[in-house]
Amino acid sequence: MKQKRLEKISDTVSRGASRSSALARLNGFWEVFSKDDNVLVVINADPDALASAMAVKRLLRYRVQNVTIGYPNEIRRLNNLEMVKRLKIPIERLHTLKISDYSKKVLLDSQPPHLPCFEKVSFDAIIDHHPVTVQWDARFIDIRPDYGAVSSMMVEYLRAANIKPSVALATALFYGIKVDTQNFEKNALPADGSSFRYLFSLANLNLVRKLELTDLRRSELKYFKIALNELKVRKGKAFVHVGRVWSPDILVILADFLNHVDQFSWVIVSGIHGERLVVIFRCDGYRKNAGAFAQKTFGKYGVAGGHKQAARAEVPVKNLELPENQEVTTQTLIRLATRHEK
Ligand SMILES: [Mn+2]
Repeated sequence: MKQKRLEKISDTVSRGASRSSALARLNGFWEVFSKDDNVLVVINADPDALASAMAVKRLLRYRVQNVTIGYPNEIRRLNNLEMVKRLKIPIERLHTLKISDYSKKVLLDSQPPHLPCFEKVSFDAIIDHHPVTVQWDARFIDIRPDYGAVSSMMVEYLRAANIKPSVALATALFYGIKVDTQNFEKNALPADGSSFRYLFSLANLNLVRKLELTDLRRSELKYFKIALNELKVRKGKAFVHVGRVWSPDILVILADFLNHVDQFSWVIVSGIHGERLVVIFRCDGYRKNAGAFAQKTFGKYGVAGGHKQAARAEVPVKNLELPENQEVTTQTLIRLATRHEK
């Protein structure tokens, strides 16, 4: 089973990105479905997956009874919530749907072993760009691990089908490619670039900008006040502990904000999320290494690591061995992060 699937995959990979192979893939995909199908598209709802689900819904519009998009994860990222809201993407939580109501199931931007709830479903078609996993099969498989985004692949399907995407669909796909390739700063192919360029004149760039900007809840503005009050600087390192947070994302926003300041060569921001202390590190990543620093300072308490210019640590508060009833403060953060200097 595995061998057959790998052959299918290498077949799709080796066929390259020419128009004829895009058409062959499109027809292969379309062949899975018939007029009376009720289709369930399953995604882990991030921008690339959401955009791809919209594209599949469009590809199947006149070919099946209906297409429902289901997702298991609670969407917490505001950019993603904003995308769903502003582009009016019709999605439903997977646990509220009865899988047996659907005659065909499609998995996008993911593979069954990625989540236990995906593993339980037997999929008819799987389209993804993550590294190939084993122990599953589907009638139609298109996995291209070298692609930066499934959205780029979906553009090829749409173009092969001669479907010009609506502004909403083009905007979603454009944003999906931008997010997954981190604005082409990482793993992308010329094929991603060509899909991106195709979408450029069809997408609404103002809306893309708004989706990118929206990462703050109004209720989280208070953390800026706390951060500015708490800010302590030691030898060019800026330290802030903001206390309990509803989502660690605000810590990333605060760290990135403080990283704008000229005199700080390091920014270290922490907060408590659940039972964990989450620490976000930023530096210039030139002669410094945030990942190594995070590992050195917090590695022994929990998970810590990252890249040269950005890193993160998540450690159970109980592992910090604080004196009884002592809360984590900015002082605690400074002590933990400079302990090795002594
Ligand atoms: Mn993706």
